[in-house]
Amino acid sequence: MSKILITSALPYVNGVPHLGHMVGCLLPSDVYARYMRMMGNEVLYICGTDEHGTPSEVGAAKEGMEIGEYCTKYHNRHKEAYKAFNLSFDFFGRTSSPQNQEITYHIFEQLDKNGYIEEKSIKQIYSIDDGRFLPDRYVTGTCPHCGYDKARGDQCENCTKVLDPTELINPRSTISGSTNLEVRETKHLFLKLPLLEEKLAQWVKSKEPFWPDIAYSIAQKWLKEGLQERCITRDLKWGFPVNKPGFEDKVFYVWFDAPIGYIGITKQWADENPQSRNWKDWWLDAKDVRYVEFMGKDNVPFHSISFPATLLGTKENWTLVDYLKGMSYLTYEGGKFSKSEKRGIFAEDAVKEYPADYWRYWLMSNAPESSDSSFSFELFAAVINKDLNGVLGNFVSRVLKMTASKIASEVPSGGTPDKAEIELVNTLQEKVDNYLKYMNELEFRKALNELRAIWVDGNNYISTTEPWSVIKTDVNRASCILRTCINLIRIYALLSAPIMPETSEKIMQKLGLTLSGASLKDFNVHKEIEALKPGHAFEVGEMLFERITPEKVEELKTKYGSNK
Ligand code: B3M
Ligand code: ZN
Repeated sequence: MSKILITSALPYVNGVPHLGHMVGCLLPSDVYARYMRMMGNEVLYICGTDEHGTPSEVGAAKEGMEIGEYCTKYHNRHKEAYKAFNLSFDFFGRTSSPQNQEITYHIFEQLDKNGYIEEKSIKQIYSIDDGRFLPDRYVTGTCPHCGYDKARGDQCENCTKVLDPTELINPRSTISGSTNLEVRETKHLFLKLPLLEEKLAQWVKSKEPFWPDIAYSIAQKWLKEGLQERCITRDLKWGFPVNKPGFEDKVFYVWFDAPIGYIGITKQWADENPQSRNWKDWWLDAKDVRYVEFMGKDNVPFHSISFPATLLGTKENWTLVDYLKGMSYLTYEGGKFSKSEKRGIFAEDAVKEYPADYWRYWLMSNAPESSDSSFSFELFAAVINKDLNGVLGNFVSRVLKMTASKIASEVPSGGTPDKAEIELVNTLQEKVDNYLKYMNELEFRKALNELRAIWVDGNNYISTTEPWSVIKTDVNRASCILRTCINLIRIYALLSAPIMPETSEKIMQKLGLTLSGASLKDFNVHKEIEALKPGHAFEVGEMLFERITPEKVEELKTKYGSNK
C-alpha cells in the first residue's frame, strides 16, 4: 500500500465555482483520489479556499461585510457546491487558518535564516481615487510581452507571463477604473529565487520523465528566462501580518501562503481528527509519499517553480510534488464563463438541473487535457443521451427487465460459458487493463474512451447473442447470457465508480450490493464475470438516466446565457 497525497488547487474564496473550475482541477483530483483508494492505497486528499488577497477585500467591501465573515460565507458556499458534486476531500480547509499561519511563519523564518529573503524598496501603484495601494490583480493594462489589453498586474492571462503591475502599459485601477494612479515607494521583502535557481533546475530536470509535457515545458520556459526575485509581501490589511520587525504593518502575498495552505490544511485536518495520522507523516521527512497536484495551467509556474523553491529554501525535507497535472481551459458556448455577464453554468446551479454524475461524466470525458475544450448544452445533451442514457442506462435496464420478466428477479442458473463469453471476457480484460493504465497515468480522456468502449461491448454482446429469441428454444443458453450480462452490470458499476460514484452505488443497490470496500486492484474480468452466482436477487428499479430533450436544451441555453 502506498501513501498518495493529492491536492487540488485552492479556489479563491470570492466568487462561486463554474464548470471550468470544476474540470480544471477539482473534479479530476476527485476522480483520481477515488480511483487510488479503490486501488488499495492510503490516500490523503486535501483542498480548501484560498482566502487572502485583494479580491477578498474588494468582495467583502462590495457586500458591506466584515472580511472574515465574508470569507466564511463563501467558504461554506464552495463547500456545499463541492459536496453536491460528490468531491471526496479528506479535508476542505481554509488558507486563513491559524495552522496555516503557524506553518507560513515557520517557513518564512527558515528562508530568512538561510539568507533567501531580501529587503528592498519598491515602487508600487497607488490609486489616488481609491485611496489605496493597488496590488497585482487590481491593476489592469496592456501586457508588455504580447500586447493583450486586459492583462492583470500579476499575470497575463493571454501569454501566461508573470508580471509586475508597474510593467503594464496604460495601467488603470480594476476597482474603480480610475487612471489617476501614481507610483509610490515602499519597503518590501523578496524571495531570492536566483539563489535557488541551480537547485531548482536540478530538481525540475529530475522530473522530466515523470511530469506531463504541459507542466514540464512551462517550468523549463521559466527557468530558461532566468528567475527573478519575487516580492512576497503586500500593503494590505487582510492576510498574515509579516513576522519580521519593521514589516508588521504588511501582510504576506497571497501566493506565498496559498500553496503553504496545502500543508496548513493538512495540519488543520490532523488537529481536528486526533485519530488520524500526524500531518508530518505526509509533509515533513515523510517516507514513501507520492504527491500529485492538480491545477489549471496558469497555476503551473507557482507550483513548479515558486512553491518548490520556497520549500527547498528552508533546507528542511518537505514533500515536493512528484506529478503535476496541469489542465487547459473549458470555454462556455465558445466564449468565457462570466458571472458578471451571467454567462455559463455554475456548479451550484448545475446540480439543480441534473444529478452530479451527468456533469462529472461529461466534464471528465471532455476534460481540457491536451488543449482547451468547449462546453455547450447541445454537446452536453448529445453525450448524456448517447453514452449514459443510450449505452449504459439502456443496457442495465434492458438486462434486468428481460431477466425479471422472462425468468425471475435473480441471477439465472443453467448453461455454461461458450465461445461468445470467452471472447467477451478476453477483449474486456484488455480494455480494463487499458482503462486502469490510463487512470494510473492520469490520462482521463483516454480512460473514459476505454470505459465507454467497455459499456459498448456489453451492448454488442447482447445484440449478437439475442437472449430474447434464444430463450424460446434454449432456456439454459439464454440463462447463461443473461447471467453474464448481470455480472457485466456489476463490473460496470465498479469500473465507473471513480467517475460516477452515485450511479455506481445505485447500480450496486439494484444488485443488493454496496460500493463500500469495493476494489479495482488486480481487476480480473475472468473472475469478476462469475462474481454473482445463480439465485442472487436483484431489483429492476428506476431508469438510471433521463434523456435530455431539444426543448430542454433550448430552455437551459436561455436560462444560462449563450452566444447564439
Ligand atoms: N487560488 C488561483 C486559482 O484559483 C489560486 C490557486 C491557489 S493554489 C495554492 O486559480
Ligand atoms: Zn501577455
